[in-house]
Amino acid sequence: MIVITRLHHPLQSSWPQGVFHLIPWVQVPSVDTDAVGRLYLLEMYDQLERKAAEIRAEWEKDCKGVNTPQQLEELRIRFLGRKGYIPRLFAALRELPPQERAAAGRLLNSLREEIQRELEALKERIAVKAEEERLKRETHDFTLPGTWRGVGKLHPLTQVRLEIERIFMEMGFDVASGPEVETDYYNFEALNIPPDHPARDEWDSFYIGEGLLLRTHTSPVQIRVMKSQKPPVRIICPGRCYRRDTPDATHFPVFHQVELLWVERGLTMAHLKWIIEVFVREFFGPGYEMRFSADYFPFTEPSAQVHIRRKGGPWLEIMGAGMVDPAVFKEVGYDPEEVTGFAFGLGIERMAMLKYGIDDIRLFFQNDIRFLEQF
Ligand code: FA5
Repeated sequence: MIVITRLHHPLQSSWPQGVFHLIPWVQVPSVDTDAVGRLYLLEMYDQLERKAAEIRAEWEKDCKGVNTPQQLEELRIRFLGRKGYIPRLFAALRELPPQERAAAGRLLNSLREEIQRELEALKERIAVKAEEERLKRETHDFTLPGTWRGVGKLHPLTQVRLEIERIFMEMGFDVASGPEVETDYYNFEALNIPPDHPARDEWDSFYIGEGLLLRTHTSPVQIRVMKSQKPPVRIICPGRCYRRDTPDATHFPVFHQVELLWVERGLTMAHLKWIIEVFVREFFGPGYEMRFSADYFPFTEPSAQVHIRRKGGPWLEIMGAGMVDPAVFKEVGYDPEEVTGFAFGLGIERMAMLKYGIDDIRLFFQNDIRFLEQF
């Protein structure tokens, strides 16, 4: 007697009910005959075909309800994932003897390819739908006026400083800088202004400690540069300066200067006048008048004051200038018999006031956007 026992397959428990009552493991007793064996194989092949048809039916039913990429992924995992229906069917192929596997394999391969193709098509359809919905939500009216966003600008004093730097850099000057908190030595003594010199009254200073002050001009940078390099020197030095000046239309306790220093063999006052003239013409354009008058600075000899005005307007002092005093050259270790040089220090605020026709220096520091946005 032949006893056929249906055993429960270990994978069967996790399969959906009604979809796949797995091909059973069949214990064939040792007395099995060929006829029984063929019957058994036929039954297995039939079952495989039935399962393939059931999976196909379930696929067709379920893929209709798929609308999102997540649902699609769940479906893919259920059918094609490592433990999905199709790979499990393939695993069951191992139960068939080699000569029967080819036909069963073809059956499963075509099922798998079909499902894969349909998955791709579904993916494409979902992406197109998502794009259409996104476009539907994005209802822009391009004919509406745009939202205005204010664009920041450089402060007029910065614009003027950059313009001054450009002009002198094009003439071959380097831009140097120095500290705003200076020592008494660099701010005064090295510039030939000893402690009891009356010229110190000109620069009423903010002292912040023993021998330390907020620099009253950019001239200390001359000393720092000359002490650090041999002639020739051709530099400009823009920077902030501080004086205990009472604010009025042309003075402010914080203001900006640009220092220029040129040291070389054979420089004269004529070179100084020439370079200032070229600069003023380049910066202001035509229509400005310039005037030199004698002045006194302990670190230049001779010294001059430069005023300019629009034709017919009031004169405004824009800079102090002069030939570098031999005492300063000695202090920095230059030989005054070998080299000569000149320097000037101009006020950036005054230049801006003249250029833009501003009559009160205090406007630059009030941060009033209505004023600042005009430049
Ligand atoms: C000096 O400061 C010298 N160091 C300039 C100099 C350099 C002379 C090199 C010779 C050689 P004075 O104190 O004149 O100079 O200032 C120069 C310029 O700074 C003035 O012409 C003016 O434009 C500007 N300035 C001075 N004080 C103020 C202030 N309180 N507010 C705004 N601008 C000022």
